[in-house]
Amino acid sequence: MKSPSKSALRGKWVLITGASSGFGAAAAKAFGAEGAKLLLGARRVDRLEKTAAAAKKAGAAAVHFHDLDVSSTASVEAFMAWAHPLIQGRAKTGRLHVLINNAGGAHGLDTVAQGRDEDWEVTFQTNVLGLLRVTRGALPLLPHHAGATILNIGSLAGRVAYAGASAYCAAKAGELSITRVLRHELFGTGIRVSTVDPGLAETEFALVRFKGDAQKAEALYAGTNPLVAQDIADILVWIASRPAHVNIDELLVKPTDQADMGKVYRRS
Ligand code: NDP
Ligand code: 8X3
Repeated sequence: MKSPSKSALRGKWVLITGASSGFGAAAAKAFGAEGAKLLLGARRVDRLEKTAAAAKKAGAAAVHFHDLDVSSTASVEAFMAWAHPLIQGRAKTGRLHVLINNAGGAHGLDTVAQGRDEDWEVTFQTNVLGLLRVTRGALPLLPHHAGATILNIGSLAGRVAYAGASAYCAAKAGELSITRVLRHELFGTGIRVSTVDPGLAETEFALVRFKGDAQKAEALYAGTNPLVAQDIADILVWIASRPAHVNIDELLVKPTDQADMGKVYRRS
């Protein structure tokens, strides 16, 4: 692994939403290992505390965490009111280098005919509106012409359709669309915008989708060789470390054993 002293991310501020588990927690550790300064948000603060300790141990220059519910404008505004002075520092010159819009997930696997409003609403609130709210709050802190980066987490589900995922597919297609819109809106600022779109990855994603049913969640991954959170974290660090003139626009990442949505090779 590269020494933090040589990393382009050393001493740079990185804000990660959904840092209490899965990709977000792994990203905190990976950016920490690069010597970055971290701001972490999620609803489960006890889990953020564990992420923060792991990131600090990995080499983070600073780690701060705060309760964040991206589905609430008030919560995002409170989070930003906390984050801004930390980033700006006393001299008010500090800037955010990387924003990782990762918080999200799927809720239920019902068909449209059986679908529930509350599942659809939370899916859009987190994956789409949450991303918009957090980005709006962070944009004033992103410097122009400095290789600053917005990294959005999309999904294979945003590019293909499958039964039972109407709201989730639409939400992640929305995330892809917002990423492309931001490329236009931020044209000429030097701020980079990327989407990383994973396929099957073993995190707490399935547990959330199946509303805590561990058996169903385990069955999804049984016999497969899925992506793990570290795979995505490494990719996020790689993207943010490219030279400032390079924008990795869209990256679709699947396990070798996944040819398509629902086409996953299961080894006995
Ligand atoms: P996890 O369930 O492990 O992590 C989800 C994270 O999002 C948690 O930290 C959770 O924190 C946070 N989160 C959820 N809702 C909110 C909210 N309202 N406010 C703030 N934070 C929230 O799953 P993953 O790591 O897999 O998921 C991360 C992202 O990756 C999601 O956007 C997901 O859609 C996407 N993705 C996942 C794939 C997979 O197969 N695992 C594949 C493709 C994309 P807390 O509950 O503490 O608030
Ligand atoms: C998560 C991937 O295949 O469960 O975004 O929709 S999938």
